[in-house]
Amino acid sequence: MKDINYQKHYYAGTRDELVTILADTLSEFRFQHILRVEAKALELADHFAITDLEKVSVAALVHDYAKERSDDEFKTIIVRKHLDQDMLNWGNYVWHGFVGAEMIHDELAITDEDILNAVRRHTTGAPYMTIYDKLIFMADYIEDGRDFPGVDDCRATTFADLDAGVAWQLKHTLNYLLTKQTPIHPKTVLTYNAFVANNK
Ligand code: DGI
Ligand code: FE
Ligand code: FE
Repeated sequence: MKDINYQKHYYAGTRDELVTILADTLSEFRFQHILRVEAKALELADHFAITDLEKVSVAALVHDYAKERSDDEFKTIIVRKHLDQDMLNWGNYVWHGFVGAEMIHDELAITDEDILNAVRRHTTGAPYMTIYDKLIFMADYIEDGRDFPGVDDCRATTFADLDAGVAWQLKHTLNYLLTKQTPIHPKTVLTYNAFVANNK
């Protein structure tokens, strides 16, 4: 993949500078994941003729920026910034998107709402998703390092029909969560209803 030459619309530095910050902030494992998510998101953007590749690149690179922060750090921000206090009842998987967007805004000075929303929505999805939300949601799930039963079917489905890919992921994630008897966030259910149960 040819690296995107940032025009600095969304991040004040170059792509290399952003990548360096991420390499220094995240574990090697997660750093490699975000690079693969960026590559897949750009591949999807090209396939679906999305032109703002700089936006796609920044959103993909930062989507898991906050994933390795401590629970206490998330809780402090939820309280201090008066975010939805119900958020305190959930865990890292919800926080690293919804609260992570605040950290990306405050620490990386990224203010574009398309990018911040794509981060907020990348784990649970949302009943209404922009094209950027969908690209990041799917690229995160089908990046080349992912290896779960059916991943190639999901890749093919996604490139054929992006909304069908979103539905595929939701169906499988919800099934998986049910087998684990783990709490399911209402947003995940709302997204499932919108995309799988045709409750739009
Ligand atoms: O951060 P990543 O691991 O790259 O990916 P992600 O942010 O999409 O997180 C995926 C995990 O989050 C996956 O194991 C499914 C889980 N997840 C999604 N919605 C819910 C959820 N887990 C619980 N407990 N409840 C949910 O509603
Ligand atoms: Fe994530
Ligand atoms: Fe991810």
